[in-house]
Amino acid sequence: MELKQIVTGFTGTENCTVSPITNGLINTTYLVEDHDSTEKFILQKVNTRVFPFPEIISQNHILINRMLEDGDYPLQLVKPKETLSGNFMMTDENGESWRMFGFIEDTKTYFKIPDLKTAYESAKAVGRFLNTVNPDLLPDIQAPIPDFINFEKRVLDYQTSLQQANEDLLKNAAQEIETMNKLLFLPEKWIKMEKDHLLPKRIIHGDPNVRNILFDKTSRPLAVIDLDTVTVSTILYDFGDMARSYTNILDEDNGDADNNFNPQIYRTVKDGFLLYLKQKLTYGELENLDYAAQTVIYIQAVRFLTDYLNGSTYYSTKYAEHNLDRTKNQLELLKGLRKYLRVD
Ligand code: GN1
Repeated sequence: MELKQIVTGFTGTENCTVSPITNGLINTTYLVEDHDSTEKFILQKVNTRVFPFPEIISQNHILINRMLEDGDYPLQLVKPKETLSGNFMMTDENGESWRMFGFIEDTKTYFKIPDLKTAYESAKAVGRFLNTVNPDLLPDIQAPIPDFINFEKRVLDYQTSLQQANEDLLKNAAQEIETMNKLLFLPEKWIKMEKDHLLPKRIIHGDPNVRNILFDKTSRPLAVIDLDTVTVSTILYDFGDMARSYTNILDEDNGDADNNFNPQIYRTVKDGFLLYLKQKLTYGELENLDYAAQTVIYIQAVRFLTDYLNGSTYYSTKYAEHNLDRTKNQLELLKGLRKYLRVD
């Protein structure tokens, strides 16, 4: 089915322009300009290798939007658009799943945090989002990706990849494998804390990456987007992933990264994150923020390395060593954070 035919399923017209947007490693995204209504939309093909149950992400999105609408939440919402037959997902003849969202005008995104003010405002926005979607009684949010935040499984997958990878890949990654193995105690502590029920279950965003915030022209956050990974887990994951993506002053793809960790941004992210959440978090959560930042960076490095060793089938890559470069970049970031925290 052609792209325009997919659009017709949502808008009823083929009189539109469809152009690709590259902002993410998983789904395929397009901007649709509807010439009949002059409205704009975002069209997305869901990567069903990663999200095996696309209907779960639609249901979660609707539940979360309802909570945000009913709560004290000043940011804008991205609204899923129904197909002409009243569904939020459309399946084409190849079995691909498509969805459409309303477009928020006059926005920009960043691949990297440009300055401390933006870091603070963004972390505050994510904190406010998390505070609003975590009332005392949690709604029925289902896991969109099985085992997404299961660190035990991440480590096992990594160990399996070590056993199955070909010699060349293992040789290329020898140094990174050595570092990773030395730091294995990081996820082990997390796994133990979860088993001991020390981390309260909360609704989390799951991918609070800087790429998932829309800003207005003056760099004020307008919306927290990409609710695909929303799930129930520990809020430490979101803090860790925010710290991971915000403090990196270089591209995640840069394998020659040297000193890519910015400590001032780290302190700022923590302040912004805690502004709305401090009262809600337990002592155990507050005490483990620094530890969580290290462990989430570690897990991201493990995910990139595992994918590299498996022949790069998960993350989209542009060249053979792309995932290895990403691994190096994350390990350098972790080194910087651990040096700053004086734990290395
Ligand atoms: C992916 O979809 P995107 O590019 O925002 C990944 C995240 C990683 C991130 C690393 C569903 O996020 O978990 O942290 O890449 N999303 C999924 O850049 O795996």
